[in-house]
Amino acid sequence: MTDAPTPLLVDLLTELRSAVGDTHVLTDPADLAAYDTDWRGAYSGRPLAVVRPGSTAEVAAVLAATHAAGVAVVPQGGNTGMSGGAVPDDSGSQVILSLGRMRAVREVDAVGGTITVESGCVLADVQAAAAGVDRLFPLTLGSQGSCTIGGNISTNAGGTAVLRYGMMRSQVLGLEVVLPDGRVWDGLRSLRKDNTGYDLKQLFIGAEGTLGVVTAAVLTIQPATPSRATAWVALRDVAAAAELLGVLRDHGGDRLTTWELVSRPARDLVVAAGLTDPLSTSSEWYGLVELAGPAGADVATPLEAALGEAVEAGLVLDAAIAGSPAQRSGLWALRERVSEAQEVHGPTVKHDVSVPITALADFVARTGPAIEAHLPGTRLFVYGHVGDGNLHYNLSRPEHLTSEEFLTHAAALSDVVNASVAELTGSISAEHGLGKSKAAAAAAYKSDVEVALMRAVKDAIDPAGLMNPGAVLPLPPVLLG
Ligand code: FAD
Ligand code: 2HG
Ligand code: ZN
Repeated sequence: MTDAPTPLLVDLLTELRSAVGDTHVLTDPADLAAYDTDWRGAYSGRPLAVVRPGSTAEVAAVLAATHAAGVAVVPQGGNTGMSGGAVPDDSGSQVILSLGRMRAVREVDAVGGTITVESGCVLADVQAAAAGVDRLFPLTLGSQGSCTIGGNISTNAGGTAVLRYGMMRSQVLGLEVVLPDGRVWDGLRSLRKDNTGYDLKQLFIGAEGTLGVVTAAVLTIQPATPSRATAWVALRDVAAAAELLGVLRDHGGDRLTTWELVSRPARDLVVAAGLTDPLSTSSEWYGLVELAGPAGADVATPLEAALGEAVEAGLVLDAAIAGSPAQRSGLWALRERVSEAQEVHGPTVKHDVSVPITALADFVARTGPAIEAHLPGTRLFVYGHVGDGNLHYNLSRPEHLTSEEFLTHAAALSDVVNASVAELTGSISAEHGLGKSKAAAAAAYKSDVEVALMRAVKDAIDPAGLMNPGAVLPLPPVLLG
């Protein structure tokens, strides 16, 4: 049973309907279900309404109304986030602002190397629009068929091409943002050089909807790289993965685009799901490597030379190089399908950590035994963007525990992982963001000065605390009671 909205909230709903049209304000529980829970079913809440504006002016009208009513807003893109940032709390008083109708590609400029898009554009559509003018939009995520540019900007997404092109932050030249009170900041510039004061767009990149709503962006696009050389390798160990990065760089230079790690249990998951591992050599660690270049570029020779040297040095035990686009897709699937394949073991306690690349082997060596000592039988599924020092260190339940029993250990297990990360001067969220699930843990590991600076930024831009409360920064104690 749901509580009836107060008169103030009824008035707000009326205002929202007049701002975006009746059909774009959803309050029926059957309609809310598609928005109130994340894709894994790990986080859910109870919104007052889902509002679906169709333009920047409508977003501005929505925020002006929610601000005047003192109602909190949770921006939502594709709802593929990993940290529970896009779902509301269960108070029934927060509004989900979905960008799903704002999907226009406003302009593609092949000469200037930019694409201007609305924030509800799906990442794959932006990639396709760039490809349409023989250019590349390089951000590459397993969720690219449903995540949005606004979500990518707001989480500062990473993925499998960061090694060469950087994170989402590196792709952004300009932003349009609606501020918490409904004012619009038009920073939609395509300048590569602009030293006229604070670089305000950087504040909104990675802010996870806590400072405003991103409505549009100017992004850089790159020369297309149709020549690809891709290999799946069996590694000696994790230290070899880090060393191989140097060898790959020596031979591949800036054509090295992807260097990903997959542990044996993670590889077994996707093989159990029906994929084929072309290697018969057994190893505890595997990797996916790709070099890419313009049409006609020879990327195969440097890849073969690097792998030959790595085999000589004992870093690589065996390797399979894709001989066709179909084989390439097969190798990529061995890496990209791990995340969804892990769901068969029930709820996952996810960690998205980074440490200095030279500390990766140490991180793995110390954390596994610490988890086993804490909760024997916990299954580790470790994989990730090893070239960026970023591992997804995911845990599934021991066979003797139910999912519910396992989840009672989640916080303590995360403490074990996070302590290892802190000892190695790493980060507890390399690319997925903090959402509401990791905000408190991150604050605990940051210095007082760093947390105070973050709070000062939040208070300056969202003094009423209405934008995605509890994400990135934990709620002030006064609001917890
Ligand atoms: P949502 O989940 O809807 O929102 C994420 C956060 O951004 C929330 O806090 C939300 O409030 C805020 N937000 C969304 N839109 C806006 C906006 N317009 N203005 C202001 N705030 C906004 N992530 C990686 O970094 N690397 C990966 O390799 C990767 N692989 C993935 C693979 C799979 C199979 C899946 C399911 C997810 C993966 N992700 C990965 C996580 C996720 O796809 C990214 O975080 C993505 O950037 C989220 O985009 P979204 O549109 O779904 O955002
Ligand atoms: C990936 O790299 C994604 O596959 C998802 O970031 C990681 O599911 C995860 O934990
Ligand atoms: Zn990832």
